[in-house]
Parts: sequence; structure tokens; C-alpha cells
Amino acid sequence: MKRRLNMSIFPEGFLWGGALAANQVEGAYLEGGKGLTTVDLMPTGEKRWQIAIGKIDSFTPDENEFYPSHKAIDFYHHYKEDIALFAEMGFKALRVSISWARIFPNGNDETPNEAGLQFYDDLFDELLKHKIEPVVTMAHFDVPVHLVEAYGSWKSRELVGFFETYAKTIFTRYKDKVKYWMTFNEINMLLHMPFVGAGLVFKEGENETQIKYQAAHHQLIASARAVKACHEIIPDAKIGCMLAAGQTYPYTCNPDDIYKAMEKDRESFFFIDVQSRGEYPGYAKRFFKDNNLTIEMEDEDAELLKNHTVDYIGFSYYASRTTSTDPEILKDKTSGNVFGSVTNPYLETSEWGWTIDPKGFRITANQLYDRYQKPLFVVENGLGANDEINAEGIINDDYRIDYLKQHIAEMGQAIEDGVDIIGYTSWGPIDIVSASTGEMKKRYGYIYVDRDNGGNGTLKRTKKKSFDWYKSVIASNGEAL
Ligand code: BGP
Repeated sequence: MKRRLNMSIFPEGFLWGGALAANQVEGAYLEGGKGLTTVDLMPTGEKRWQIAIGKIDSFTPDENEFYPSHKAIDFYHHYKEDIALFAEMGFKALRVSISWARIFPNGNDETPNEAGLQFYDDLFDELLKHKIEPVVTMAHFDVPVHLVEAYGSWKSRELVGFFETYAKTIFTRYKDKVKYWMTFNEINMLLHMPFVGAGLVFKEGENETQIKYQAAHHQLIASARAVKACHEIIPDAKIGCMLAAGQTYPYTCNPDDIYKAMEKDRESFFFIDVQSRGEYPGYAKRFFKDNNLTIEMEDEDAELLKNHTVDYIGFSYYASRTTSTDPEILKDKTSGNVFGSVTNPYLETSEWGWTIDPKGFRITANQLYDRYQKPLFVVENGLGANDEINAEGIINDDYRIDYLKQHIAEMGQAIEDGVDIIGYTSWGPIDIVSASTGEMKKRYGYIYVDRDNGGNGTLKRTKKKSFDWYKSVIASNGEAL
């Protein structure tokens, strides 16, 4: 009997690794010719949320505010050291994002910024030297500010052409080094944090829903044009979409709750239905009609969407969601959750109020695979926690090991269910700036970074207990959890 080479339930070649975003790690926010991006205008504190939802349209820098993306963890200068640590854990892949404004400082410059192109060349070379596959996000919450000021960002159809030029530039430059791409990070976040997802700013009295869905259409067209260009320039590459996923549970078996849970999931699936099935679903057309929305489309759009769908479905999973039609239940919204989820009495939550639901990971993976029947790529999963260094300089993050162990086990169950998952890049393999709060204390890493919420610290990297644990998970291809 042929001995199974791989005793694990994870397939040979499973892409174990970690995920980062340029704006949350690089720092050097104006170095090497980089232009300002939307996230560079977002300080920590309560103002951050108002900016995230597009309610603030004046961004005069305030020296009393702290802007976490300006230095982040200085990955721009530390990437070789950090990649060596990732290699020590045995990473097969590292998800990073390219900052559009490093390549085109204004987003639509006549010629690309060579220093920016060279930085990512060096970064990819370092990864390949360690046999780590680069997995590249083209837009991860960082729109060039000039495009916001001059065009209203993704409100404008002009952004489609600018993004296509950016896409063709990086595909051509990195075609021999990068074989896994994805277009917009958590494209559905446009609905919940429109400035973060698409650089949208709303003026008093504007129809925000109309603006959001017109901007979404522009991103969906830009994504399809990028898919087309990627397949032409790098025929052996895979390019995917990416959503913030997490099945929505109905609070009761009341059909109204179940219908509302379906509607909530469709808010996110809408984007992926277009990117993966190639057309606007009927429920979206009804939504536009019922809400008097008119989405401006061009003649080429329908055919472009139909003929250039994604190769895989990338997604982040942190938590499931729960919804209800009962006003009493709805009063109790889970804090820190952009999806307006209510508390699920069967589940614990993290320090930041995010539900902890490993079984939900298996449910969500099955839900996505049932719907799209395309390979899935888990490109974010992890636990944000306020890690402490003890007197001996040790960080015993057993809670993170426990969270990840349970989630990886459930991901394995999904694979046993027949779900085709090609990789798992856990979020923040090294401590980085939190997207929602801008905090450093919301730590995700296997590696601790000496930096606090105010940007103070030596930036020293220290392995946590989870470093060796994840190293053994990868070495055993997911068998030793
Ligand atoms: C997702 C983003 C990531 C990351 C993650 C964790 O929305 O794609 O950029 O930030 O959430 O969220 P946070 O950093 O707010 O804890």
C-alpha cells in the first residue's frame, strides 16, 4: 500500500505564512519618493473613525496628533531582518501589499517612481532568496491622496484608468517574481468604512449609498481590467478578489431573522458575485431599484466583467456575525464590529469585542466554496491581543496559540469537507499597526515589536511563545497543532 507522503489533511504545497499591509508595517511614509495616501491622514483616537466613514473632509496635519502609518514598525528599513524571522518559522508565503503611491506618488503620474519600484523588487528578491512566495495585494486601504483631492477618489470613473496603468506597471515589473495577486483588500469594507476602502468623503446632504455603489462599480471594473492585464502579462499567475468574510447567523429561527442574515451576507457577496461570477446578481439590481440608485455603466462593462473573473477567492476571517430583527436584541450591538453584529450568547469575545468562533471559520469556508466553487485562500486570520512582556522578557501568548490552533483545526475540517483551500497567511505575523484603531497594543504577531500606541520604543523584535508553535505547525504541514 502506497504510504501517504503527507499524513496531514492539508495538501502538499499548502501555502502557510503570514499577511501584512504596506500602510500598517512600512512606515517611511514620504521616503523613496512615496506620495501621501489616505491612511497617512488618519491619526489614532476618536477622529479616526469619523475619517474612516467619510465624515471629515479637511485634513490639515496636526502636530498634536499621532499618525501611526508614518513610521508603523519601519518595515521599509527592517524587512530583511523580519523576512529572516519569517523564514525561520518556515513560511511558504508572505502576503504583502504594494503601496500605489510608492509607484505613482500622485496615483496618476506620467512616469512611475523608480525608487518605489526598486523597493518592492528588493523585497520580493529577499522573499524568493528564502523560498517564500510573495502574495501581493494591489490596494490595501491606501489610496493616493492626490486622487482624492483631484477626482473624489473612486467616485470618479477616471480612477479605473489610473488603476489599470498602475496594475500593468507592477505586473510588467514583477512578472518573474510574483505569481499570486489580489486586487482590493476586503473590497466589501467600502460599504462600512468608505474612506478606508475607497477614499470616499461625503458632503452634507449627499446620497451616500448612491456614491458608495457607484464607487464600488468603478472598483469592480478596475478589478476586472486588472484580471485581464494580469492574465495577459503573467499567464502563469493567479489573481484573486478579497473580502472580509464571516457568516451571519440569525439570532432565532424566525424567518425574518433568517432573511435578514441572508441579506447581511449578500452585502458582502455582492462584490464577489461580480468578481467571480462576472455579472450583477438580481438581488443587487432590485436593491438599486428599491433605493432609487442609478449606477452609471459604460458599454464595455458587462462584457469585461463577464470575461475577466478571478482565479481564486481570498478572504479574511476573524469572527462570525449575528443579526436579529428584534429591536430589543438590536440594542445590544457588539462593540468594535463594523458589521453591526449583535452579541452571540454562545460565543466569547476578544479584548476588542470581536467574537471568537472557530467553528464559524469552517462554516464560512464551506459557505464561500459552496457559492463560488473556486479555490479559496485564507489571507487573514488572527487574534488581536494586548500582549505583555514578563519580567524574564518572555511573551507567553498561549491565548493566541489557542485561538489559532482551534481555527486551523476547523480550517482542516473544511478541507476534509471538500473545500479547496490553497493557503493560510495569518494576519500580522509580526506586531503591526491596527487598521481600525491605529493602535500598536492590539498585537497579532508571533514576533513582538517594542513600540507603543504613541510611536515610542526601540522597534526591537522579540519572538513570542507562538513563534516556535507556528514553526512546528508549518513543519508538520498542519498536523502538529
Ligand atoms: C482587516 C484588514 C487588515 C487588518 C485586520 C485586523 O480589516 O484587512 O488590514 O487590520 O482587519 O483588523 P485590526 O487591525 O483593526 O485589528
